[in-house]
Amino acid sequence: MKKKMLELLSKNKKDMSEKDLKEMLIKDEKEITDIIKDIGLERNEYMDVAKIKNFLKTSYIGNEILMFKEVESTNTVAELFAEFGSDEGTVVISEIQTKGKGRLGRKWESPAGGLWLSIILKPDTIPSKAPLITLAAGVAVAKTLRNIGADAGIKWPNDILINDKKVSGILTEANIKSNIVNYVIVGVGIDNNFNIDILPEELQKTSTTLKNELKTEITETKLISKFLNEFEKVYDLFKDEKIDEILYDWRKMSRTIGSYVEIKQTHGKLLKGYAIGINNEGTLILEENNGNLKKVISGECIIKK
Ligand code: BT5
Repeated sequence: MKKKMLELLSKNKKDMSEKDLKEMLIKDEKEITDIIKDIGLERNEYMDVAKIKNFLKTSYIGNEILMFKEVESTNTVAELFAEFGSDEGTVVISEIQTKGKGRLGRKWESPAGGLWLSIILKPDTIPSKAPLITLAAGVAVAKTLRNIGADAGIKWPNDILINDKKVSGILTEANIKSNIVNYVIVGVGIDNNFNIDILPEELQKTSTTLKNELKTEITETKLISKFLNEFEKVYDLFKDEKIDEILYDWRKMSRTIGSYVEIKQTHGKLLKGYAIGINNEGTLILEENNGNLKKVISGECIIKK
């Protein structure tokens, strides 16, 4: 898709090399509109962007909000804009995603009524610290949901739960070259205003929506602005290297720490034990049945008790 976009752009700007094009910054609304048209997307302000901006207390997150009716994945669209120099804090939102992405190639169901958004970030950080942005985003989602009255908790590494059911997931994708983080896309999905029975049957028991939990409909404009306000605060902590403050909130809202868990690792190994904490890199510390302490960097966590 990126190649196609470069080709489309070079048709209009024949005298520019690919390198020039890559370095070209998206400067104005017209340029963004042209690019959106070129890649065959249809912008659609299905929510009132002005209203969202009215409620924003941020200084850079959400300065630019690109809204679509339908995209494959807001992370993919955000990546395209990041490649073309969109500023840090640009937010991509879509009413529906046709190929919503979870981690490790898993699918994320994204019907209308959910909140599907991605934020472009350009942190001045080293690759090993990028996973902390996922934890920061989790803190921002959980705080937002608690502020609107939901008893939200965080399951390591990136699930937000209400009553032990998943209501939100986070997918962080970093673009790293030669050990430099060029940009990071934080994708957040929140199951908001839809009935759970429209999800595939196997997800209906393990997932929930805000509508279902709060017995009321939360307007999307309110949810987005509250989330973006929280997100900027916690991301600023990350940028100021105040990781302890992020981890303090994460640990306070964690549903994993103190539980007996099973961790399914990507290579198929199953680890079992008590989750006794996370360290300052976001790594889970597991006390195995034989008393050994094990650091777990990634995996699928199942809370047993
Ligand atoms: C995640 O992956 O939880 C990350 C989800 C990130 C979604 C956002 S939406 C905006 C942005 N654009 C994207 O394309 N993605 C991001 P993971 O931990 O791998 O969980 C995926 C699993 O959650 C699936 O295998 C299902 O079991 C379950 N699942 C799928 N859709 C769900 C939904 N809408 N609500 C709750 N659970 C779901």
